[in-house]
Amino acid sequence: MSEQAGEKSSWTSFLKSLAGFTGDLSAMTAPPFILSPTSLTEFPAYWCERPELFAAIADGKTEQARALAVLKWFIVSRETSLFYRPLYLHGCQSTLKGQYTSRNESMGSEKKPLNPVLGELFYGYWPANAARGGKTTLVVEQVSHHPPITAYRIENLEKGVILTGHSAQKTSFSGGSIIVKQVGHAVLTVSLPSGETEEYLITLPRLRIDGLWYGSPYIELAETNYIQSSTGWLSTIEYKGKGYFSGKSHSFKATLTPPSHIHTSPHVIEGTWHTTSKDSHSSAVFHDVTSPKEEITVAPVEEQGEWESRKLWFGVAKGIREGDFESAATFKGKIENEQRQRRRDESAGGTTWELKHFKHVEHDPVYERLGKLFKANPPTEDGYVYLGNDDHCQPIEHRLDILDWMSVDQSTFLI
Ligand code: CLR
Repeated sequence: MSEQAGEKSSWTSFLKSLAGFTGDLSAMTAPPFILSPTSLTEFPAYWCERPELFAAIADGKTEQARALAVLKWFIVSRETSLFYRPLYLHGCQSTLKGQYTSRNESMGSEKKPLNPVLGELFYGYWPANAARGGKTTLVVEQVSHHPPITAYRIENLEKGVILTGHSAQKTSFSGGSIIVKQVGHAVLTVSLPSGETEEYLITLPRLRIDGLWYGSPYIELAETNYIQSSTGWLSTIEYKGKGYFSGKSHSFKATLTPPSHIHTSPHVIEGTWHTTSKDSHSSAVFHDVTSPKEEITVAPVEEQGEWESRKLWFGVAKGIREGDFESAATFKGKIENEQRQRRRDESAGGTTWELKHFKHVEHDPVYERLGKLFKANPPTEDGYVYLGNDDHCQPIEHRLDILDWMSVDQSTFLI
């Protein structure tokens, strides 16, 4: 059988297996050519590949201006996260680019990321410069394996802009598409010159993976998500794919409504999230993603610790990149066995895995407080509080204020 015919038949059996699949897509065995060498712990970096927009939130002079700046940054980060491209090729692998792009062309651009192990870490930063102020740092930890949950923290401390969130996915198969319900939320905080802190609760949209029958899976966003500010401003973002709204793929309509005591008409922003959009107030361009993005800077693999994503998956990723799937499978098997052994040892010893940078809380107070304002469903969600114990960031004494607004007992973190 030729390579292409082989791919075609394994794709067909993959699709057949999807049709009867329930549960967690991370557990599903996909054909090798659809595997990405990048772990899901790297994905939170997409929130910030235009660090200027993240920093610019702090520069908004009014509550309205800041709410618009948050919306703009959010829309742009959709584009980055959903059109993920050369992340598979990070760094020095550019000689292999041909191999990947040719596969991408025949099989479509969407790939199945590596399913992180419990305790996996990913660190990186975007360096400081005049346009974006301070260094922007990222800390990611895989905080659960069954189900997979990833917690993350992005900070530009000089600007006082911080994002904390966690992300999980529930997947199902319906009408020929994979439906991905995102579970989790993010909280963005901005420290104002007045000393006050403004908060934004960000819920996440649904995703659909279309194009499966054609062998070229791609992502479409669906339904609605919200960004609720503690100042009362609320963004409602609706997504439509091909054949609805404007007939274009990747369309969205965002409505920014003022709090009840302010009487101005809402901003309506319409466009496609992978290109540009316009604001009804000014009919000026609202967002534009044609400017270059900046990939996160990550320490070279040789300098990384055992739990850091690119070090941990190095053998598997190399196998996938080079098309040596047997060696990828061997390395993957090793990692999985080691994980199973760890879990067995823990249950035998009556211990549990301890998280490194986050603490799980059953109820996120910010979600509950701000979620009420737009009747969030569900009314409460759990959360992960950042412990502030990473070298890339500030020592813990500087961070008690942050723990304070999360209204979490600080003594928990001072052991
Ligand atoms: C993870 C959280 C990010 C946004 C994001 C983008 C792409 C999503 C990913 C999330 C979760 C995993 C995902 C991926 C696209 C494809 C992949 C849904 C939500 C699935 C598991 C792979 C399916 C395999 C097909 C390509 C056949 O902020």
